[in-house]
Amino acid sequence: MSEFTPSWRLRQQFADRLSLMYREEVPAYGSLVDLVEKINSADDPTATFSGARLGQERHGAIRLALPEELSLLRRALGVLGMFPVEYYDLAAAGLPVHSTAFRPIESDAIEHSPFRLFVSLVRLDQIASPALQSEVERLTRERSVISPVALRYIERAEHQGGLTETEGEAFLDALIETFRWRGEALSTKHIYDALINEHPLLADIVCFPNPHINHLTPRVSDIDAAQQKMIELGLPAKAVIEGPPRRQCPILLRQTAFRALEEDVTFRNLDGVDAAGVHTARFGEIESRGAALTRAGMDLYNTCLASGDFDALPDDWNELRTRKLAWFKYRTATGARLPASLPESAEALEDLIVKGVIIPEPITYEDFLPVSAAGIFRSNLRSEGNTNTDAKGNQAAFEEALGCPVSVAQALYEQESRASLQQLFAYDRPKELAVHE
Ligand code: OOG
Ligand code: NI
Repeated sequence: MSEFTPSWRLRQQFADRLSLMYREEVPAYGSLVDLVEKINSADDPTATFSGARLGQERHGAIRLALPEELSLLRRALGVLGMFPVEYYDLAAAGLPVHSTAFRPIESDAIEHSPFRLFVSLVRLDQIASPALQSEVERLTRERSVISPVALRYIERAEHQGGLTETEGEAFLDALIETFRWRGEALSTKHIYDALINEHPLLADIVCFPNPHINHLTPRVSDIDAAQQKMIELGLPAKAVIEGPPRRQCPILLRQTAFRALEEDVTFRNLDGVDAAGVHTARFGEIESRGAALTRAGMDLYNTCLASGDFDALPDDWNELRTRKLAWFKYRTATGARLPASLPESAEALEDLIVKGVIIPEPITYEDFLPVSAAGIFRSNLRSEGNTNTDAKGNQAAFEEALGCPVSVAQALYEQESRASLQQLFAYDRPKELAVHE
């Protein structure tokens, strides 16, 4: 047995600590978690995707100011077994950030602890005014997002290949501080207002000393019921649920949030006297996850999203599978036996599925949706700002800051689907049996 704590356990402890901290910081988030737990426990756990992991499932989000911060975060989250998947271009939605999601990649690791972190990097090239640009440069020089103690543990983990239990605890103690809300701005009220006017996201990111968690998101089995309950409880819920409509066969990701709360802030004052003010950025969100779609499925989803008409997307597992619109993994039915010799064809697989010997199961979508993410960002901004909306994404610059390429989500789902088939047939499947090319 390894002397090191498994990274999934560190990730789970990290998620638990964040959740506790955020409950204390944003009491409305605590009400949201309670509400979600009630709905989840009333639901049939076998009827939902990976019901077993519902209770501990959540994601969070932070926003970073500097390219160096992104590579530091990559290293810190790497210790927790979280790796950057996908590039999300939010410029298309007029937001001056681009993003990735750090998450576990292997299906076992996801089952153990599915926590993800949506991480955005501000695009300072989107600030129109040179005076504001230099102000931002000055402000960000004061930042240091990973403490020296946390950095020492990151280096140690990279060097040793892991952390012992005691080291892991100490690392998390130090790391959690990166995400804590500090109501003390680095900027004056004047600069803060100027940045809010340019774009509220800029102010939230560069006026504060560290990337405070801006929301945490538990996973709920019935998001429509949860949305209704939020309204009943008087939480300022977003008007619409992002993502696909409610369906028999849930797909992708549906999300809703309660709007950001007003919080007290002390601004710097040039006379040396602190100025009191408020800031709104932190909110609570809930999500419900369904099946991952293939590239063809995503294309169809995006067409439906653009037209607002989802009828073209079949609401039937068998059709989603046979038309290669969603990703599936395969297992032998309980008590069933595979024939001793298997013809190597997709027809043979289909035949065994029809006979009930092999059971296809939809693979859960583990990623995010840029249009929905933009909707979540927007619902928590008081104004739209006036950054350049013609801007294009810049994945190369993002990956350079990150220090590595992001993984492609489609490749991960394909791998999971293939691996399940390989396990069933216990040898390398020929091409015909790879159900999604
Ligand atoms: C991130 C918004 C995106 C989601 O769930 O799509 C996101 C942010 O507000 O920083 O978390
Ligand atoms: Ni979110």
